[in-house]
Amino acid sequence: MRIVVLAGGIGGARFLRGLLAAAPEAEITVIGNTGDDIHLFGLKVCPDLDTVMYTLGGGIHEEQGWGRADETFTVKEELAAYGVGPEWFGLGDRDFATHIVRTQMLAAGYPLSAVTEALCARWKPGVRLIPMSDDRVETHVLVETDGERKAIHFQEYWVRLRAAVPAHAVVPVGAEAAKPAPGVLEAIAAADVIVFPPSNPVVSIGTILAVPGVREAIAEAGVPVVGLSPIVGDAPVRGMADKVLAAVGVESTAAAVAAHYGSGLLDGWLVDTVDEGAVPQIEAAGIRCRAIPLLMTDLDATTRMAREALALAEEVRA
Ligand code: FO1
Repeated sequence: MRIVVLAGGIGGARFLRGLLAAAPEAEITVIGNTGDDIHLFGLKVCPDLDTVMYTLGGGIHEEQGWGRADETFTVKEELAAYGVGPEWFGLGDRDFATHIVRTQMLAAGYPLSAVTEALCARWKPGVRLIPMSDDRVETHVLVETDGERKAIHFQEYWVRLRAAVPAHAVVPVGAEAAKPAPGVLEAIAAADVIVFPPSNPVVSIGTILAVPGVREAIAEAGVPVVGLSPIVGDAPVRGMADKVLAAVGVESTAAAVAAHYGSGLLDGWLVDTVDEGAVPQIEAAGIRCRAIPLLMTDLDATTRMAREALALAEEVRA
């Protein structure tokens, strides 16, 4: 079975662990969000690609869900000693090596997709990880601070400001001119099932869908598209998805996110048991819906969620 997963950061990566356990024979292609990418200290950092690679490759810092385990921050301290910032983005010494190799390969002319493949040759994530595009796309957020509105990089909004100020707009800069990376459209066309994991529907999955051709390819793939709600009981399980949902005018509910993707794209939607009451309205919108436990507390939980998603896909296919 060929499964395509559109993944962002922590939620997507954790779900993928369960999917690999639930479908060990499957050929899984992950289309990774690159809108979170940031250029720092002359290096290109790809947080969502690295989170998938490290999580499935066994190098992730478990509690954080990002960055490497057993990290040290000597380089960061030395940069700070030179007064070279930003200090608010925690890049560790081991992580720097990934960004140095990536930036070196990009400078040598390799596209991001080839670089990602090379980095994954070390980490062996057990999935094929393809960036959504080889072209530069960076999510910027329109915020209002000290009475003035300005667009800041997503990472500054997310990490430095902790999403503590209202987001008035979220813009994947460059998306309209970006092309799907080699292999993205082919993987979607060859998929037996397409999954939207509990990643951020705006800045992760939304950004991937903003790359021209991707949304259409998924809608026309003619195979079940099944998603899992990142919102449980009107609040995001982790992160601050509700802040960016508000920016695009979407309520923080499991039903609103399903409607946001739309029945033209989504065939099935898993909500948590606390949102059981939303099942009828979601089904009325033409999206098959089931309520199951959606908290990714451990591998057993995520494996069960993945099994349920695949089962819902078969129910939809029938
Ligand atoms: N998130 C934080 O909350 N604080 C950090 O200092 C931080 C550093 C960081 C470094 C590398 C990396 O790949 C991710 C990092 N993240 C950090 C997480 C990052 O903001 C998120 O993973 C995504 O961009 C949102 O999913």
